Amino acid sequence: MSEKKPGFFQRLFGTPPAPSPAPPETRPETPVEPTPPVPETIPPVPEPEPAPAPLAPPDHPPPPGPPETTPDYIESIEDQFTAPIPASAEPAQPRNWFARLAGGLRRSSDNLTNSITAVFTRRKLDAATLDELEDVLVQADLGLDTAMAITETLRRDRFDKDVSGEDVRAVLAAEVEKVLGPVARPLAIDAAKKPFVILMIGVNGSGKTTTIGKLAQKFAREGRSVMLAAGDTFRAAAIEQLQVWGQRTGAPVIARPAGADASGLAFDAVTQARAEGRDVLIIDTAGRLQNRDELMNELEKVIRVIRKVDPEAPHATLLTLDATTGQNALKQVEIFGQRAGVTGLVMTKLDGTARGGILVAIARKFGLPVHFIGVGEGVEDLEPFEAKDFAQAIAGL
Ligand SMILES: Nc1nc2c(ncn2[C@@H]2O[C@H](COP(=O)(O)OP(=O)(O)OP(=O)(O)O)[C@@H](O)[C@H]2O)c(=O)[nH]1
Ligand SMILES: [Mg+2]
Repeated sequence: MSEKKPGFFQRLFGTPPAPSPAPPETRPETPVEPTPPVPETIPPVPEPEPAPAPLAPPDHPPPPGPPETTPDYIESIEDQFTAPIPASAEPAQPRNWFARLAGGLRRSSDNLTNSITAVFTRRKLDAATLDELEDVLVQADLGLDTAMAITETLRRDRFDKDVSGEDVRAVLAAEVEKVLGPVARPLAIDAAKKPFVILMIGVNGSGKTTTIGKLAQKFAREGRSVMLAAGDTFRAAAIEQLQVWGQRTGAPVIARPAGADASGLAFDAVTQARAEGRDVLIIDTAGRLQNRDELMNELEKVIRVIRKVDPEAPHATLLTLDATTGQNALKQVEIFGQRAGVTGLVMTKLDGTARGGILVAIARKFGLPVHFIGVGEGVEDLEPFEAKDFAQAIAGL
């Protein structure tokens, strides 16, 4: 333990991660999502100390004593005693992206591949088996069209032949890749737009604010100057939550007091970002269920008001979808698309869900670009969406 490095979050931000509460069904009246504590300062990354001869076995904390209880020492070990860091957020040596994706999607792929294996324990492909397989694929949220495409391919090529689970998974991966290939499109930031305005929308708890933080980090690393707008003036602590991300990523945050008009805030933010010549402005919005008409009206108003400053803005309207939601995500894409003109999707929480297949159904039905996927709460747990990686991971290949 003496060589244990500070935790992932501590090294990045000096704060432990916030726990992940279940998404609320409606706008909460009271704060339900703990805001991560604001770091006083961002602590410097401690240099690994030359290890003196160990006094205790390395898997025990060193005994308390004057040399060890200096503030520096306490800081260097405190992550060992705080709440566990989410597994996906602790790549002390960052695993490669595919490993993280495959790890994140393990529940989705286990769900699918175990069911496939149960159907195909090396047997001849007959009509009953194909029906069973179709059920499995539909239950994995892939959608009826994709399920039928896969069973049709198998019927055509392999009927009455020996078929293993492995064979089926290969066909599954190929079909999933075929569907996802056209929608896996990077988010292109047009440098001619200053600022390039990104509006982040979605239902409560779908990951808007976290995704904004992750994107701010990504853009800042690319050398872009980023500004954030705390357009969720509704939920308690939402403004502070974005301000924490602003501190972590060095992006200034335009905010107004809680309860202020969200469209007025958006207007101010676009005006200020333009005056300062910012490259990117990302506007947070309050979570809203797509069937709450008055809240969708409010969102339309935000967009109208933004256009008073820049008729082409928002240049990207990103809908965050919580992968754990399952079929309801289809409705979210449909209604948010109609009301707010969604230009692209970000699917969050693909880690730890068995319902990742829904992305395939969404891609087939709407053909909207999928720009990023989130596989954890950490700032690095957002990656450009890659069809082949996703297909292989979900098929457990
Ligand atoms: N495991 C996991 N958790 C995530 C991911 N993205 C976001 N979260 C967590 O989901 C919870 C909600 O995220 P927020 O970013 O606050 O969601 P939001 O859409 O802004 O929520 P509201 O503002 O309340 O509508 C937080 O605890 C996040 O840490 C992800 O990709 N994986
Ligand atoms: Mg939020």
